[in-house]
Amino acid sequence: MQCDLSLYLVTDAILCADAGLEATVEAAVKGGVTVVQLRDKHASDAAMVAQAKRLKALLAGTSVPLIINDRLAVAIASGADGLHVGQSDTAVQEAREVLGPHAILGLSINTVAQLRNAPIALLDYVGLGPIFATASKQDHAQPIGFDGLAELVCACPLPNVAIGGLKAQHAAQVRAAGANGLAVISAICGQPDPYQAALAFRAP
Ligand code: TZP
Ligand code: MG
Repeated sequence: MQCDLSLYLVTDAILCADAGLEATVEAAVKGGVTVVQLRDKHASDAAMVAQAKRLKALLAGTSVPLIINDRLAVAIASGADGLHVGQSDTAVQEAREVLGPHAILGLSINTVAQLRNAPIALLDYVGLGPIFATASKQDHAQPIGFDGLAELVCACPLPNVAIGGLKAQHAAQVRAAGANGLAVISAICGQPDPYQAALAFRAP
């Protein structure tokens, strides 16, 4: 399935706790977010399914898909539009088999070797990064910078989105490296005004 990866919001339950996850997502989508990924390393599957269903209802009537981080069972049970897996999560082959051909399926990529080993035909997009070190993901891989991003984009046959420490002021450099979009957590989640925070990525 094709989707607009230009501004990809990954949620964080702790950063969104004060404003509320749904209020944050609603404001961010109004501000121009084109994809929402529900990511929660601590919630139970049941709690995540309930959260995903609330987000799905909120996104109904928009063209913004809901993607679930890591948890295949949650993606299936919630009726989400897709799943994003990391290198050590559920295998892409298994995820595609269970999700079927129409779900959106993404994979995190940090190196050209990972890209070469990825089952490209089964994927809809890849996340490239981290660009910078970030406090938003524990044990993240080695940051690749914009040069590393450009190298991965050159080797990448799939739509792709850069991630890791990105702020609105990096949008031009990400585009210059050739990536299709930016994925962010802390540049939107936990910001005083998530609508304005998302809008800032749209500025020329
Ligand atoms: N994967 C690679 S870096 C990262 C994830 C989920 C965290 C990105 O968060 P932030 O706050 O935009 O740096
Ligand atoms: Mg993961």
